Amino acid sequence: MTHPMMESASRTPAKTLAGLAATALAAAAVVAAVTGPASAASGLGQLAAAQGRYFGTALANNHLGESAYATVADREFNSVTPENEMKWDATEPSRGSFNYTGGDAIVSHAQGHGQSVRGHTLVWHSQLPSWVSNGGFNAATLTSVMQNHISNVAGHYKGKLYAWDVVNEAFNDDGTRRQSVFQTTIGDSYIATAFQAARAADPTAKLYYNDYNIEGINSKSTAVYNMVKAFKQQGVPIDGVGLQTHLILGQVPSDLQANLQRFADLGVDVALTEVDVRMQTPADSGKLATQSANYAALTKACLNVTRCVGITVWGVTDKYSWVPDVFSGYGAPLLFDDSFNAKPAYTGVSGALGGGTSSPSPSASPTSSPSPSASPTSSPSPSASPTSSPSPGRSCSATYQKVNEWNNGFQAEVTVANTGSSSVGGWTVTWAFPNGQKITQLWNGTPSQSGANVTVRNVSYNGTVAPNGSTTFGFTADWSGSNGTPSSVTCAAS
Ligand code: 9MR
Repeated sequence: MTHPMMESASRTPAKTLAGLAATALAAAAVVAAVTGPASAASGLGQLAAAQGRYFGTALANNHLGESAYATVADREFNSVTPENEMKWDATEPSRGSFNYTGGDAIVSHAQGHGQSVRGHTLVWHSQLPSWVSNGGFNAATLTSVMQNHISNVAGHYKGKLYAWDVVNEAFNDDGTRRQSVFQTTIGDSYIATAFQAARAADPTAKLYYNDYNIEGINSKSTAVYNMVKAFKQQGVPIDGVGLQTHLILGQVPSDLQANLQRFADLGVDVALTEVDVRMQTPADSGKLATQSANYAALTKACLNVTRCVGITVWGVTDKYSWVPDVFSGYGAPLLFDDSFNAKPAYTGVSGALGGGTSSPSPSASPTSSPSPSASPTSSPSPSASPTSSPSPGRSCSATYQKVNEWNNGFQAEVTVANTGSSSVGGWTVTWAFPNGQKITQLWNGTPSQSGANVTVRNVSYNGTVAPNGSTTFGFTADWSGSNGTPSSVTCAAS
């Protein structure tokens, strides 16, 4: 079987790191950690949390029993993506027969180690059982097969995942649609249908379109951009775009940051979802230094874009990377070598995240504490307390909803709605926590907290809210004892 990544003949040509630096915009990290770094993971996850982001890894259930693998995974990362366990061939190997064993093990491991989970992936042409790809279904039946798959799988994990890669790799490099069974049977509309089904099945997971070779500005990324733009105009529920970022040594696109920003400007989050930087093996010190610089550059590109919410590397260790199996003569693409030692690329990432440039000791033990948006143990609990601001002409309401809760942490979302007839140019939401809760991270807003009192102002891109329109911000917070909902959440419009 041809591997999807093998089908990519053209790649963005090598660009210099100087070029990347020259196009870099000033850092604008308005996603702030209010009380300092989240009390989360150690290592890269903790450094990322201090920047209001996550740093994750693909996790493979079959390696979790290897203690060095689990130690590094749990010490370094505060987000995980199941490498294969939630794909269609694993979750619905025959029609209507669902298996969540591998996916559940990953979620349970993540919950136990304060890691949030990106679900991957609901609709993809690969790792698709032949009963779907060769089923001979007509458009109506295949649509219902797809909706049923999404409804069951996303429904099973409802409230437990930070995000879902709803549709994966639906475009060719020239920007045309890949001729998957979904495309040839249902047509262009299958992607929007999949997103609608995912939203219905799990209203709190962020819904992503995910693809490779869309890191730079090119025909493929522009086709995805145009689709996302149309979805936003049509009200199709999309929250993010995942750029897989399977790169070749020395080929970080110089316009990565600009590309991330143009997607973000459409009103979606962006994330680097499957990062690796492969080189011809054997590795040597020169290649490892270039790889370190490449990792630092892509990390900085993400940090420089406010809506770039996090980075996931596609594996814990070079030892188990998919790369050598698919690209003959290539390998060593990750942050840890075959013996689980941190490579120069690790210090590249850690330095870019604002940490030191020292490597972790191989024997350092993992920590386990809640991380942002991770490990929910209860289902979403709506607890709205809308109120209106009396500002003349312009008014807004704020609705507070707890969406996840775990050990001593929780995640909430606040919807700010324009309740007036004029456009709102900015908003300020305030409340008092009843039980000493403390915000650890907040996104899509600028927070401050003094004792119980919280004030959140809009950020540059979401201050304007049209009449009847709304926007949301989210946060994670610590709690202990009890976790009551604020009795009053007020919104002032300007
Ligand atoms: O890393 C995954 C590998 O173990 C599987 O054999 C392979 C099957 O296609 O999928 C790999 O992960 C892919 C991911 O799901 C989607 N983007 C490309 C990744 C690398 O092939």
